[in-house]
Amino acid sequence: MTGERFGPPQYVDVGGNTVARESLLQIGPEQLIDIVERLDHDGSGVAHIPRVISPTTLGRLQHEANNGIIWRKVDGAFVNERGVRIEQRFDAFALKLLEGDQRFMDISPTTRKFIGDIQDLIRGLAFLYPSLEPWTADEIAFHLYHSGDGGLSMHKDNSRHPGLIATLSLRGIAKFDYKTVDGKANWVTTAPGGLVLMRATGLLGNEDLRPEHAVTTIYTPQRVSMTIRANTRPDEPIPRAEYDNWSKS
Ligand SMILES: O=C(O)CCC(=O)C(=O)O
Repeated sequence: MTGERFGPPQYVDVGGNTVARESLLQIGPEQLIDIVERLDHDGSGVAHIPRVISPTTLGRLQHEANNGIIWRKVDGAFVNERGVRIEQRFDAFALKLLEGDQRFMDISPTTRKFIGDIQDLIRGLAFLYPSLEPWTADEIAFHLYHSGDGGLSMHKDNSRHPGLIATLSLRGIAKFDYKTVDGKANWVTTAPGGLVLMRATGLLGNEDLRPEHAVTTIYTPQRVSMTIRANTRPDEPIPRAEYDNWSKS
């Protein structure tokens, strides 16, 4: 690519829509094809796009995370509704975006813009996946993993998070393990500025094709990720999920 910026303006040409504003996301046509192939029925359900933002944007997001996050320990194990034992050991900071105290967002303009651009990207995919048309970012969750701590074991995300789940790596390098729907193990190596888009509930109709995934191998002393999700029942607390700005959780 010739220094040209790619993002929703180029991207929506594919669907014939017009998106007026500049995006922080740099996604070229080849990457877009790769995303679509991975998310479709025959695909793994996990699309990894390295270097999706510029080093400047990454630096700003890192700075805002460093400045505004107050980490909370998540440490324990439980058996979920599907009878799967989940083990988790990391630090977290999670916010509802449409309710609760928005002080972090008020002092984090680049994070706010990035969330809007992710929402545009996902809604823009509605010409292929109509269920994404109303996709609205409802929460942001930061995770800080420490090497050797165990991280987050194999799980599916909650079924009330629809469409797609987006995770940006902010700091450190880790292995993102996942299983395809037919049970095959696979992985991608995530590094700062890389985005994982993961199939979530209802993307391809009503089928449950959510990939199981885990973050247990951290190659650097620490790794920080930022995950953005929509929610089909935004007013109800999610069992065992905590938000740091919402008293209902
Ligand atoms: O930190 C990540 O890369 C993914 C986090 C994750 O799997 C989750 O929150 O369910």
